[in-house]
Amino acid sequence: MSRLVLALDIGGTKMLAALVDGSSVIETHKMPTPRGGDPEQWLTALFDAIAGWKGRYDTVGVAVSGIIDDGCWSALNRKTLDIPDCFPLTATVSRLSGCNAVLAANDAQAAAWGEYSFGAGAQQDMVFLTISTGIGGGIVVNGKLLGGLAGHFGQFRSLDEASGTLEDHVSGNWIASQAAPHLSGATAREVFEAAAAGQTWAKDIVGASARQTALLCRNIKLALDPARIVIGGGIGLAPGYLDAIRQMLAALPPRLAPELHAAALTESAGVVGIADLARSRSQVDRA
Ligand code: BMX
Repeated sequence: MSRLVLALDIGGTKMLAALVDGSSVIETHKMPTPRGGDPEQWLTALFDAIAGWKGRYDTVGVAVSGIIDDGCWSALNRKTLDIPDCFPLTATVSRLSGCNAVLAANDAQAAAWGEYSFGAGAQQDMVFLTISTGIGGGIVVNGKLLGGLAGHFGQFRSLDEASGTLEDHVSGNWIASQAAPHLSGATAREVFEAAAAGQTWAKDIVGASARQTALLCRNIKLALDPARIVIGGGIGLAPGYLDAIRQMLAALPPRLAPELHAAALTESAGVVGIADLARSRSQVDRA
């Protein structure tokens, strides 16, 4: 039996494949998530790119943006990633990889497990938040990762039903959309660059996103009282974002204030987490 697990992390912006040994990432291959086509084509392109890794792994973990039910992959927000309802994910990955031991989970839940086990969660009760193309999350309580819908904070709604989901007002997609009148076609990263260069419009957009995330952290503290909230994702880890959230929460009474940490595994959290989950599950299955 190989020690290596093939771990895939498919998000709204990028696809990351990695060979993982315990918590160590041995090799990676990254490519943009295609804007068109369907998951069968995306996965085929990814497996073509890593064809040289065949034979080095016998277990596969797949972390994806969206929800997994019985190996079927569906979107909650098709603006984050446009997946048809109930795409047969584990069956497709099993066929493309030639492995029977395939475990699939939500991307943010997998990253939560990675951070809990090997990163900034420090094996304490924690909530992980990824602020990226969308907003995802994962919850670990008493050493257990909650599955199913648990942690889908980006899907929260306000009292104004018509205003859509929280991620529609906070995420990387939202940040890029708000830049249109100021810098046509700008990406979220370019908005952060403009904010760092002192552009007021960009600072306002980043500030508005951080304010909503700060409020979310405050509410998570009240709902679950986790020892830590770990923040990851391309937006969450962008320079200045976490500090802005901390400042916005600085006046809270200490008992109500969440303890915030930057994700330690950065963009490897998902592959490290899903590899560990897939490895332990496959050991159970083979027992
Ligand atoms: C959305 C949802 C979550 C995901 C989160 C972060 C979809 C397709 N995705 O809330 O399942 O965890 O985005 O996703 O409905 P990312 O692609 O930004 O990492």
